[in-house]
Amino acid sequence: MDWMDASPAGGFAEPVQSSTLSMPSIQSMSSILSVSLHGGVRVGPRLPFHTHARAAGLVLPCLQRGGAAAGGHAMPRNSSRPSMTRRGFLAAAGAVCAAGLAARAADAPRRPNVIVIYTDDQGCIDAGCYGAKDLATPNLDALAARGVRFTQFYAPSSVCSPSRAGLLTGRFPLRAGVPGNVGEKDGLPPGEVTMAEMFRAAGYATAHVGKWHLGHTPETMPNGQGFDHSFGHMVGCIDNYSHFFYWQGPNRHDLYRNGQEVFLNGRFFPDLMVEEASGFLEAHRDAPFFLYFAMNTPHYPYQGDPEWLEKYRKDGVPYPRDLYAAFVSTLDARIGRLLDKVAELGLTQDTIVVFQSDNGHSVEERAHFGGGNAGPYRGAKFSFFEGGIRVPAIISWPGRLPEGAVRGQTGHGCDWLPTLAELCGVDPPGVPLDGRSLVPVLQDPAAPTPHDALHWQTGTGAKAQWAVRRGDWKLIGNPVDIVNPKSLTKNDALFLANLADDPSESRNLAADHPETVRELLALHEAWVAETGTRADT
Ligand SMILES: [Ca+2]
Repeated sequence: MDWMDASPAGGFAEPVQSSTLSMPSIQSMSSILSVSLHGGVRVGPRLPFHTHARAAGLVLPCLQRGGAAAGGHAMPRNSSRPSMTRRGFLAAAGAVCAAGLAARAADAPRRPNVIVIYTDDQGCIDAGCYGAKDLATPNLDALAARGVRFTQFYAPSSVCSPSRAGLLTGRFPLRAGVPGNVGEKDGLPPGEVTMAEMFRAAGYATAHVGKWHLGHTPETMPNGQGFDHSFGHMVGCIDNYSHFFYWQGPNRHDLYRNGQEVFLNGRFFPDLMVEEASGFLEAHRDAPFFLYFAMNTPHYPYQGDPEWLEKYRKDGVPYPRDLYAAFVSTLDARIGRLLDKVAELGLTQDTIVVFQSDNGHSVEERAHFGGGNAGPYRGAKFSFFEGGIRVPAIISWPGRLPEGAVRGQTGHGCDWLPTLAELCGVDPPGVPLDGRSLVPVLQDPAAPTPHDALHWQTGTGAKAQWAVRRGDWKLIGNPVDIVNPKSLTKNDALFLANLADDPSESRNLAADHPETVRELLALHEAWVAETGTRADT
């Protein structure tokens, strides 16, 4: 079983040759597209040929979606931009299409920018807007006030890697080939199509900043998965000042920019993230960008700003909640700085911001056995009780989506990909998705959830923990309650709860509702069989 949030085998990336991971030069981009267009060979971003061609603006209709040319804006908004970027190349390649339609393109609405903020091990109610009274998150609260906040939103998994795989592919982690936390030699399969590849094919500049934890090889690291730019760590957790792996020895430095190791010893990693992201935003202020801002906080080690820690200790917040709360407020402040940068660039109205935690709070030893708060929900990280998977989630697009709104429909981390595709007018990947667009729910508080059933599983085999939710009924197989392990007996191997009546999942109703158990078990088994085939890969 994959319990660790770090790589069980040490999680060390092999030394990476920068030449294999650096952003392609203009010449190499040119050859990539040239080969694609003339030879029909699938190279570069792992997308079908027609998608490359559409991204390059070489296939009509190039104004098929909302009037905006795929491949971006033929007329650069800022003529002083430095020499040709990847997107610049794509725009130039699309000139043959755009030239004849320049007048329309000039009037076309700009595609929105997208920032996905993914926090790490932030508990179910650990934000002011989710009910926390003993920690301050003014920036998250402000984001919720200008967006839509979900109250029944689920992470794709109760641990890091599969949660991120679900987010980035729009597919349940089991289908995406990431059943558990990745180690040294595995990762998100390169054949999967990521959100970054989706946006890049539509002409977006793409960047990963922060934690990755989806692979250590060139083809599974961010530059191999659709990100033009990448800065951060590849393992599950680091010390935020030395940037060394914070799990087990021998300690290893883990900070990379575009596959090349960089040394910034002594600099606080959340600050480095804001700096790096700000530079990316400035460089791409004139055309659409996708930023995956994968915060490694409040995942241990708890290293919040001293000012916050002093405040919470003065407030009488007990240990270890004081450490955790300080770290949450610290991350909230960095989110504030990032969004201030968006505002400073005049992009607030043009930028969709998604926020979500990757799983519930941790009670591991390195997390001082707790600090986070699942509120009324049972369990924590690693568990498929609500405390492990029910997470804060917000989407904001000022002027275009409801503001200060709350939605109680079930949503899921896999939903962001199709939701963002619809909002941005870009084509989703041409593979089966498990996520569903939440746009109808965002637009109409009475719209039903797009999900008939939701599924989870960590690992494979007969002892794997799994869960299925349909309506208010939820069945967990091989449940884990890491907060209170002795609360479960061998009679709880199948644990049934009705979340409307018992959101705390305090009582196992399996013996009382055998027919419901049979139905949900059959649903789960059919799902495992279906995802196991992976017919599309
Ligand atoms: Ca996590």
